[in-house]
Amino acid sequence: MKTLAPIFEAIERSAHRIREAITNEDLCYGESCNATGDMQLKLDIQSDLIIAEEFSKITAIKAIASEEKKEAETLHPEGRYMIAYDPLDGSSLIDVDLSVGTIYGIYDGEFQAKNMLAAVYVVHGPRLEMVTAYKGGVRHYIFRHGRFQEQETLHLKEKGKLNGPGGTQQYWPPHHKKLIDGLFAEGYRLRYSGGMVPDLHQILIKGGGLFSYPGTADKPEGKLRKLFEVFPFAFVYETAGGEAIDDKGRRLLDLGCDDPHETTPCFLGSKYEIAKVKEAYGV
Ligand code: AHM
Ligand code: MG
Repeated sequence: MKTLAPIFEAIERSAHRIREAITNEDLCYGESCNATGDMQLKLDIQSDLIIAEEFSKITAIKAIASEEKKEAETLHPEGRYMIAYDPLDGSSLIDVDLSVGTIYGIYDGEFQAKNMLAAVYVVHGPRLEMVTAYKGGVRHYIFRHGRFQEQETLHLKEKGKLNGPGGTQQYWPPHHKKLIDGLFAEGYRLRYSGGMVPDLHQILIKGGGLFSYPGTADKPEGKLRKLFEVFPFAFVYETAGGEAIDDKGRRLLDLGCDDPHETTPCFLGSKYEIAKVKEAYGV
């Protein structure tokens, strides 16, 4: 495979099938059966199966790892690319009809951040949108009149206006609270839905700000998973001219990953806000 085009096409097909599932399927969180007696699957599991099926048709894909699978799965041993994905991030927001999304990290070889070739996310909101970070550019597509239409390339400004602070405030360390309060005192506006895809998409589209999910007393290593959530968005934000670090000031994309479900505290934003994070954390 000379380009990633067939992979992007499989992602587009999956986006349509997942959107159809979101729109038409009964929300079911249990073992219940539908009228025909078929087992109804949770939407996130259904989304996972859709993506796995689409990727299994592409021989260049060696293996996949998904938030819904305990271990990575080999598809084509002779393949070159490995793809990690979160099939339906924020699925708990579906019952309140907020935006959700799918996140993909595409690796040339093993699942290590240094091997990431491209990152893609799909937003299932009022519109169907897709953002790809590949070959140094962040491209934004909106699905209109039957196809994904390319918009202007996305860039983060030096400094933004939005603040998306994740995690339970009760368990934030004091220096983190100081950081978040400090940004609000500077005039930043709160933008946090609890869906990583729409929250980071909003900051990116509006030109900048900070999304944070710190290590907390109840979750010292944060909540968000390196492979399915953090690395792909770190790749998108860096490609757009922003920065993405952990609570020790290390580039997220320099971190190792020993287990597909490993998590890390994470801070993604424009340069000004990341400098504020470093100051607050003393790193
Ligand atoms: P999920 O994979 O179970 O949907 O959880 C991931 C989501 C992210 O989309 C979001 O950023 C985060 O969890 C919100 O967590 P919190 O409610 O603790 O801030
Ligand atoms: Mg998720």
